[in-house]
Amino acid sequence: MFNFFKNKKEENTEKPQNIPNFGVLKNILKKSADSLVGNIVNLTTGDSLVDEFELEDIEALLIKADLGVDLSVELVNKIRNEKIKSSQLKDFLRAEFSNILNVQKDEKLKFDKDKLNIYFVVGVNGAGKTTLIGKLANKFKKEGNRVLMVAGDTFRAAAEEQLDIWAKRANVDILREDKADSASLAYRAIDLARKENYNVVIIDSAGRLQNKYNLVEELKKIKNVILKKLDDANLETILVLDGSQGQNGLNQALVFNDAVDITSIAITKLDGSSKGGIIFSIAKNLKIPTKLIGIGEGIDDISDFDKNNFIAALFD
Ligand SMILES: Nc1nc2c(ncn2[C@@H]2O[C@H](COP(=O)(O)OP(=O)(O)O)[C@@H](O)[C@H]2O)c(=O)[nH]1
Ligand SMILES: [Mg+2]
Repeated sequence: MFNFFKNKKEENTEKPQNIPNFGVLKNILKKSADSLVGNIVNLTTGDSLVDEFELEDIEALLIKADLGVDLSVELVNKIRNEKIKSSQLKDFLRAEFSNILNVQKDEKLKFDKDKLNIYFVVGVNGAGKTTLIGKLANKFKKEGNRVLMVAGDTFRAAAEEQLDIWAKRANVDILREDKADSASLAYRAIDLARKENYNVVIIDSAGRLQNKYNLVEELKKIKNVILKKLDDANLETILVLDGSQGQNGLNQALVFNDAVDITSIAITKLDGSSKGGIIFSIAKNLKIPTKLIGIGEGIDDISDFDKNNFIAALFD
């Protein structure tokens, strides 16, 4: 038997702030701004061409900022070939970084108030899945939706407990079952959502990449169940990546995308030691849009990813 808990606290319909104002975001992204822009631009001044020694240093800094070797080399080659002067470097980088993010068309998470909206959240342990689900649930709830969380990380009892705490914080309902099969839990969750008129279902999942084969098979099974029962519901398969894990994120993205076709990426921990480069590396290499960013451990520390805002916070 599975457990279905309704949280019946008083409604709190205070409107959440989706995108932090520019000053707040700029402060949060300070570390990324230094790694991707400040340190590079400060390397060289004046009206002469960026020289070979400086180019070498720039390449090293870009790689250190988690941009990946290929993209870093490509940018440095461009600076050389296009004969960029030191004084033009910042504008050059701004244009290049903006272009990379321009692969992103639909930035917002798919959502229709009148439909069932299913969010299947995947990623390795520790990436920030459960936290992101708590934040997302809270945001949807405050916007007046009926939200059901699904404790799909059935492998560890502690994972369900943790999601349960977030369900209480966000004042949303949760479907959980110890040692359940996660695919059948997802199946029941979608049935329950239709029966009880939930319009948002957020499914947590396991992330033990040490056992990659089993994990991938389990995630595929869940995804297949969702697809079978999708009907006219919206589905977003969200990959959560720890922004401070650098290029590991790109490798993880490849594995998960292969398994379950990721439709959007959430980058967490951008408030911490993240150097931010992973966002560009993902956009360039995978063409999967980043739609959400996690900027702290609190329930409101989530933001839609707005590329213009992000670029401005890095450069202005
Ligand atoms: N600073 C910071 N910490 C975060 C953020 N998102 C998650 N965390 C922390 O990362 C750790 C792992 O998060 P969790 O949601 O349990 O990851 P999961 O294993 O993928 O479900 C927890 O200590 C979270 O508080 C974020 O945006 N910023
Ligand atoms: Mg978790």
